[in-house]
Amino acid sequence: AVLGWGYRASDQRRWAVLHPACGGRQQSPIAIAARQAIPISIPAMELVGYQNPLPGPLTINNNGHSVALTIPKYSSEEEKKGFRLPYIFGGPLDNEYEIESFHFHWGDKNNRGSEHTLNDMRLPLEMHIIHRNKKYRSLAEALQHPDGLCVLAFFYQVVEFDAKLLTPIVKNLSAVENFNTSMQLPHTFSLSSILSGLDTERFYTYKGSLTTPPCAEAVTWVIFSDYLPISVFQMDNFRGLLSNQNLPLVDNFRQLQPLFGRRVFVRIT
Ligand code: B30
Ligand code: ZN
Repeated sequence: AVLGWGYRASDQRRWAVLHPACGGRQQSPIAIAARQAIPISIPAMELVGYQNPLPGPLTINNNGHSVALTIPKYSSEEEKKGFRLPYIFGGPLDNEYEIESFHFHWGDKNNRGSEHTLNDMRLPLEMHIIHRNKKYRSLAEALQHPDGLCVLAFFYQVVEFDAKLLTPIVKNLSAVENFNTSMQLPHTFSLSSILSGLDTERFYTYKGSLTTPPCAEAVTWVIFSDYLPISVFQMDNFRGLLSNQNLPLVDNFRQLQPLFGRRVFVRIT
């Protein structure tokens, strides 16, 4: 949008003026409560190609409201050689969804930062891995369909010991301190390496939206209940980034949205 948008409560209340979907009835994030989720027997999520190195060069971008990594598409030459982007299926999904990008939401303090809450808790960091339904050819097209995207959400917990999973990303954050800056990462890595040790068997799922403008109601959310570890030192690297108003880029999470009768499911393990 012309004037952009911000995360202050007074700014968030105005998102729907320029982006009407932000005022809809299937918005994200929401409060997730184990006791209120409906247990269902559904398949595990299958994360295909997550163990392969992501195609390079990976670009890291401070867009003023988050730090995002975009995944380059393989060329037709590379596709002929059999290279494929990571994709997912299973869980609540009826189709295959291919990775697009991933980014983070975090707080100024360790007691906040995540967009979804889990049993009334806010975690200090939440990672979103965005996948596009393969039946749609672009992100823009996918955003126009209720089954357009699947976002995998991962919570982080601050630990005392050295947590190194996010090192390939965190050690480059200082290079994109200012908003509207990007750089190519010197080394690619696999998604499995940043998810190492995570139990993917147990997750919540519900139908929602992008948590930022344009707030398209196109997202099947899959939210893992297991936590990934991050150190205080690594959290401080996120907090050193600058926003589109040249202020510390922190607390980039949206307020909780009403359920309006939607159901939240939890997978039976
Ligand atoms: S989220 O996972 O629900 N937080 C988008 C994707 C996922 C989420 C939020 C937004 C998205 O695709 N937004 C439209 C594209 N963006 C570019 C971008 O990725 O950075 C355009 C924009 O908003 O102006 Cu920010
Ligand atoms: Zn997000």
